[in-house]
Amino acid sequence: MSAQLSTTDFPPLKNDLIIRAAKGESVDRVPIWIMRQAGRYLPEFREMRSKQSFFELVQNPQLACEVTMMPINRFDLDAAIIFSDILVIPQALGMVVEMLPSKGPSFPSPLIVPADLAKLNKDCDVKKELGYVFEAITLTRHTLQGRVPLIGFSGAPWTLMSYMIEGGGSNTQSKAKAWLYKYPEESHELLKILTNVIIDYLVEQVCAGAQLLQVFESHAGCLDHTLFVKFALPYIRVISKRVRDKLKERKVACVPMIIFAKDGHFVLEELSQSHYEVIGLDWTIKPQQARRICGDTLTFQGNLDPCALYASKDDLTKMAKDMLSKFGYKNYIANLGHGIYPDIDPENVKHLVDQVHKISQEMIQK
Ligand code: 1CP
Repeated sequence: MSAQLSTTDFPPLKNDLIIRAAKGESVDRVPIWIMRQAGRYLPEFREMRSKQSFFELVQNPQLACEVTMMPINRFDLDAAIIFSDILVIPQALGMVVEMLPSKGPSFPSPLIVPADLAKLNKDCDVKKELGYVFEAITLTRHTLQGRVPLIGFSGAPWTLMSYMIEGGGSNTQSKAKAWLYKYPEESHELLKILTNVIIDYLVEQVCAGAQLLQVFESHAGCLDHTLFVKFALPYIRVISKRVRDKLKERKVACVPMIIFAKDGHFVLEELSQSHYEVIGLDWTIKPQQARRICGDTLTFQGNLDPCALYASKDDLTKMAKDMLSKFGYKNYIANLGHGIYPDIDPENVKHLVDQVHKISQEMIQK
């Protein structure tokens, strides 16, 4: 159905705050969205999940659109993020990924030795394999009616590589890191395969209607500086450059790009020179310190501790005020420092969103 929807003629944008903030332009209030804002803390999501598997939702554009809209219909958020997962790329490369109840993603046949790279469908046709994501994006852009911009996203190469080798979540990423030490050449080969797919995937998301892009390097924190600079950073840089070049070639306007390297404070300086308009910060870095390292021109996104949403509303107000006073209202997008937890009370999300708007509006009017 959505194949017939236009990918160029979208309803005009009514709230461009996050795009203005990403470009360093003035805003009349600080924009806010919440990482993993469409998910299990919402009763309407749990209800839908009780009837379909996670990937059934992701692969059905109509349902993915519906889930994307859930937090937008509840809260005064300044952006939607397309409902999907970073692990659709390993699936496009031919790997089986299951979502196990209370365990999360699981690969029944992870990559074990470099010879396993031969099993990957390296030259996969992204448009065909991940067409459901692009359809969901186009449908969601029309459904949003220009209320807020739509964010597209991808995992970064190292984070995806680590899932493909670990076969699921891991605290140490030791199996994946073993590849970096034992098989550096083959690791680069895998990272290159992933980078090429990610670039095509992000370009197609913009062509389908995504208005910002976020790259999640969720497993930055288990690398040291040397490994990050060798195996993660070069690919993060190639992605921002080639996505922009490819969009130019296709005469499609480029969109602001956000890099979020969780626990990546040790490479902030390098990330600030990687041609992303926005740097996502987790809660372990002081805003002033991040500013000193990155300078005044980039936009920051973050960095409230996701557990702050367990606090009382009064304390949450104080923390929102503190965060805004430290980041300021220019070059800033409010968010959590990582994804929201499933047992958070949606009322506290509403409180945070409304307080960030109210407090920042007062700051700006002063
Ligand atoms: O059982 C369920 O219903 C699945 C729960 C769930 C949801 C709602 C998963 C499994 N993924 C998602 C959606 C999702 N994942 C979004 C949707 C858009 C939104 O934000 O609203 C996004 C952006 C992601 C991205 C994602 N998936 C990341 C990057 C962000 C981060 O948290 O660092 C990562 C690492 C994943 C992998 C993943 N998918 C799901 C889980 C539980 C995990 C983490 C597993 C682990 O490493 O322990």
